[in-house]
Formats: sequence, structure tokens, C-alpha cells
Amino acid sequence: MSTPSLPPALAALDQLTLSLDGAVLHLRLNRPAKRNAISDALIAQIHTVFVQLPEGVRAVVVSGEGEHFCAGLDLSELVERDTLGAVMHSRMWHACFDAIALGRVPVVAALQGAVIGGGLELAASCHVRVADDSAYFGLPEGQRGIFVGGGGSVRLPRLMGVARMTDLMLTGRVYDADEGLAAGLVQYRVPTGGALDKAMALAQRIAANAPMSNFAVLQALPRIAEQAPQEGLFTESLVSAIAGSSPEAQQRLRDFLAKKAGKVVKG
Ligand code: 1HE
Repeated sequence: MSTPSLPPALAALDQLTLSLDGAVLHLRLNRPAKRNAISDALIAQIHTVFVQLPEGVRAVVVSGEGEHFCAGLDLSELVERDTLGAVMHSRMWHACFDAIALGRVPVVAALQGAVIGGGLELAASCHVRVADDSAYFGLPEGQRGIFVGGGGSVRLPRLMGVARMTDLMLTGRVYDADEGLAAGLVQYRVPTGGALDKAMALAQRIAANAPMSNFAVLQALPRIAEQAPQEGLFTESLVSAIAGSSPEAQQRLRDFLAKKAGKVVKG
């Protein structure tokens, strides 16, 4: 596969920084003075990246510039919206986060500092989350007089359960990195300053998988999880047959049998 490059339309985006490391695209939110709060311009630009992913990109890492991942919705833009405007605003976030969650490639979030409100919703739309020890997680929507609008009520209970999310939203409780790990918000916890390196290493490993396998994980797993067991089993059989009969899968299986592929190794 050819090495991807950044098209000018993506390189011109001014609310984020994009760079390529082989087949891994690194998207860094770039509003550190506002703690990477998500403005309309920023959400539109993140959406643009995911609908225009350069060919050859096989995984994405999302991180935030500065000490914080993301302080959530840019509250300065919230003030004067009418009801329809607010619905459309939420739907814009949904479109962006759906493009991440149900897109072509796996996305790893590297989390540090504040992972708050819409920032936590962004993280929840990614597929793998790595937090460093400085990370903390909160949903201050209750205190701000609003509600989640970026898919949080759909995705977060699937990670941590309705009861934990209810607690965070009602009481303003903030989880530290350990609590976030225990609650299921993140899959990895690393020392302070280490989230990006870990996320990039995971993304490189993910990018080396067969694209069909990664695609099946992204597209089939969440759908099967919502199906009744017998429908889920049938879907699994179909997806398994499609993935396993691809030429790349067959080559990878032959390589293992010829002792040319890596074994499974512990941690
Ligand atoms: C912001 C935002 C923001 C910072 N919108 N401007 N999110 C929140 O309720 C979180 C609000 N933010 C905070 O609680 C704190 O800023 C932090 C804990 C994240 C970081 O604290 P700190 O001391 O490092 O920074 P700071 O001094 O509070 O903020 C630096 C600047 O960023 C400051 O602006 P400045 O012009 O005075 O320099 C802040 O006003 C600005 N800033 N966060 C706008 N969020 C789709 S629905 C989703 C709903 C939600 O996300 S609700 C949660 C909103």
C-alpha cells in the first residue's frame, strides 16, 4: 500500500494539527488557550478529517495540545441558540462522532488532564482510550444547566453503566485516572506524559492488522452487541465468513502455518 500524504484541504485546517506517521494519522486538537474546548469550527474540522481520510491511513490517534485533552463544548457559543438551532447543533456533533465511531479505521484517544463533557463524548466515540495519570473525567452539564448533546447518553452508559453516568451528571463527581479505568471509561492507564506514545504504539499495531478485520471489528461488534443473541450469532457467522475468505486473511493464515508470522505473546 502507498504511503499516505495530507491533501491541502486537510493541511489547511486551522483548529487542529494533523501529521502522518506511516499509516497512522495523528489529529491534535489545537486550542490549548481554551483548553481545546470544542467550538462549531472545531467540530466541523474534526468531521472534515474523518470524512476525508486520506487513502492509505489505517488508524488515527486523537489527542489535545497542552495539558488538557478537551474541556468540552465551547460554552461561549452556547448562549444565544434557539431550540431548533440547539437540535441542529447537537446533530452536527452526532454526525462528527458517528464518522469517528462508525468510520473506516480504528481511532485511539490519548487522554491527559481534563476530559470533560463533550471532550468525554469525543473520547467515547473513539475505539481505544489511553489515559495518563493526570487525566480526569467529568460531566458538568448538570451544573451548567444543560444536558449531554454529543452522543454521551448513548455511548457513555455502554462504557460505564447508567448508574455511574447518573452519579457524575447529578453530583458533579470527577473521576481520576484510576477511577476512569475501573469504571471502564479507558482501557489503558500510563504514567503522566505517556498517553500519546502509548496511543501511537497501539495505533501502529492496529494499522498492521488486515483492514477487513479492523473494519469488521468497527462495524460488526457494536451492531451485534445491540442484536438479540440468535441474530447476533447469525451476523457473526456472515462477518466471520467474509473476513476469513479474503485473500489477505488466507495469506496471513498460510504465513502462520509456515512459521513466518508472529506468535501470540504475553503483555
Ligand atoms: C472555556 C472552556 C469551555 C475553558 N468553553 N471556554 N465544559 C465545562 O464546563 C468545563 C469548563 N472548564 C473548566 O472547568 C476549566 O477550564 C478546566 C478544568 C477544563 C481547565 O482549568 P484551567 O484552570 O486550566 O483553565 P481556565 O483558566 O479555566 O481556562 C482557560 C481559558 O479557557 C479561559 O478563557 P480566558 O479567555 O479567561 O483565558 C476559559 O474561559 C476557557 N475555557 N473551558 C469555553 N468549555 C455537545 S454537548 C456537550 C456539553 C458539554 O461539554 S458541558 C461541559 C462544558
